[in-house]
Amino acid sequence: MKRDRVSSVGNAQIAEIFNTMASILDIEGANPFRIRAYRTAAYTVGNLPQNVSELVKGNADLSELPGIGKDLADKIQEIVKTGTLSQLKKLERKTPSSLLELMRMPGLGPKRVKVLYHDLGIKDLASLKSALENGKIIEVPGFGKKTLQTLREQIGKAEEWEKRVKLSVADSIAASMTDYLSQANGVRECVAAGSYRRRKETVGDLDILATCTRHSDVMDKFVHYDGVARVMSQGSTRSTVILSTGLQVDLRVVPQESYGAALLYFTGSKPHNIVLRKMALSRGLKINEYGVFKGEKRVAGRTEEEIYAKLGLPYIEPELREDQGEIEAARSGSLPVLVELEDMRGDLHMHTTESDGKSTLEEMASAAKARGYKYIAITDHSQRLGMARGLDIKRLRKQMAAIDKLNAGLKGLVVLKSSEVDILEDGTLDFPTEVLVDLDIVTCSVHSQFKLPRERQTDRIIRAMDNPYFNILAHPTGRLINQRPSYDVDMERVLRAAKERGCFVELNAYPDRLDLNDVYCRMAKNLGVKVTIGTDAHVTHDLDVMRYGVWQARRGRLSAADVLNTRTLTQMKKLLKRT
Ligand code: DGT
Ligand code: CA
Ligand code: CA
Ligand code: ZN
Repeated sequence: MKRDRVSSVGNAQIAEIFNTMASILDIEGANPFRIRAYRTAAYTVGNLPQNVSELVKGNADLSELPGIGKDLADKIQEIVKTGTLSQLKKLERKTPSSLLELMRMPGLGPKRVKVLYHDLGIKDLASLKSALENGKIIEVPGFGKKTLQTLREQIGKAEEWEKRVKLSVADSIAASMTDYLSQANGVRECVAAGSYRRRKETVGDLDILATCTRHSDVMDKFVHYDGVARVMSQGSTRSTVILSTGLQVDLRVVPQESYGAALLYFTGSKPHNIVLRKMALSRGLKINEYGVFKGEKRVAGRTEEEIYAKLGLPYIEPELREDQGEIEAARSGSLPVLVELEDMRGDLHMHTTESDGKSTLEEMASAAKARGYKYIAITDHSQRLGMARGLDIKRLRKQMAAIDKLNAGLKGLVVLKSSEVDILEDGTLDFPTEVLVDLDIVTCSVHSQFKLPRERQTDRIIRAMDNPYFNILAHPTGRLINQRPSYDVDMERVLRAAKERGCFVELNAYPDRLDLNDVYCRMAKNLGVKVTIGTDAHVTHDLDVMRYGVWQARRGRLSAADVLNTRTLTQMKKLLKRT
């Protein structure tokens, strides 16, 4: 046991602890020499070629290292043996840990955090925000206009990003919690509603709904879930917990006869519900989370379908419930039949070990076949993307030969030759025509020059589409959810250009991307541009993120007919041909 411990503490971890010590001491206004000593030690350990844990194991004299005296050598021993430092724990008890979070914000270091804390009592994001709003900070020296601007921007982003988790994260938590809760005595229904059920890109909190013979059984189980960090409230019909990941989860237990009404209510969205409520009123009905009522009498509530029916509407899929015209469409019978995972016949975006993937060509092919696909396209990066081991012409040709050989022995799956070709700054493609002509599909994307002005970025992409071999624009806006905004581009102009040239746009299903968003999916559909849903898989199990892409496509109102890779290979090849 002890040996394991020893080998698990890395130099970086030790350096991190020393840096944290230094930062806290700095905020506390400790002796500058002491602070300096910790920073130096952090630097020394962090840049050491040998593993410090190994040195400790070999009884080496650590105080011989530059900048490490007897005291620090003892501390390193302690960290290596216990994984932590007791003195740091003590300091952390005195100094609010929220200060450390503040300190990590761009524009704020220990010096500034110290000033904010001692002079203005600012200790976390919330108090920093209100000080910025009421102008308190302006009176403090060392905070110029530019710093204040940076802080304002950072707070906006941090607030947004910290509060909402990506759909894929919510998805795995929802699955594990509903699974777990379903094991409680007498549970009949158990489902996650809210924005999660509407498949929003990010989820604020999870709203789980259950029906159960005895409420206390499922409530008890809920608060004892492994990942619970804090129980905020526990009642017989409603409880709220915070998970150690920071995500809040609400559980509501409802009577079976109200299940549909509660599901409808807690799925939302709120604006959708409000319209339904008004429609009910105009029919002399009342609708709430317990059912649809005529006077005192419940006339519906067991299922969502019967509630919509009472309002004279067909069932509306959760992904559409945003009050964005879906109720009018339902009324006039023009709701689209949404694409489903089962409609997908292939996946046109994936990488292999040849560029930055973790699975081989053969592994990707057999994993795709196991998922029931009829075709896939291998889209390793092109030569320009050296960082991702992009393929030069020679390596690409070699891969093409390998694909030919693989196809010869494959039954039921066709592997298409493709490449994720970089769109260079001037809109030319990273491979010449004589290479492009030998590919089955040419997928192109922007991986550089994200800061070009809107006009130039748009022109650049359209210029790339002018190349007669261009087929698919991958991850069209380049955004990363909760990390990086889209580059500035006129998507309507891009989509019109795609339509004119017979090109397609991708809905990249990778959970960090989900790019296109729902609005652009709808725009593509309205302009008659077909969308391909691609996983951008870098390892075999990434192929399963297809479901997130399909969910997003559904939010964008796409039917199977609007999606390129729901076609048979023959149909698809016909569509890909540019005239
Ligand atoms: P989130 O958690 O921010 O990602 O978004 P939601 O939609 O899950 O919102 P949440 O958790 O506040 O509430 C869950 C659902 O409960 C919401 O979609 C609709 C319903 N709901 C909440 N408050 C109200 C309300 O005041 N009126 C109505 N009609 N419905 C509400
Ligand atoms: Ca929610
Ligand atoms: Ca909620
Ligand atoms: Zn890719």
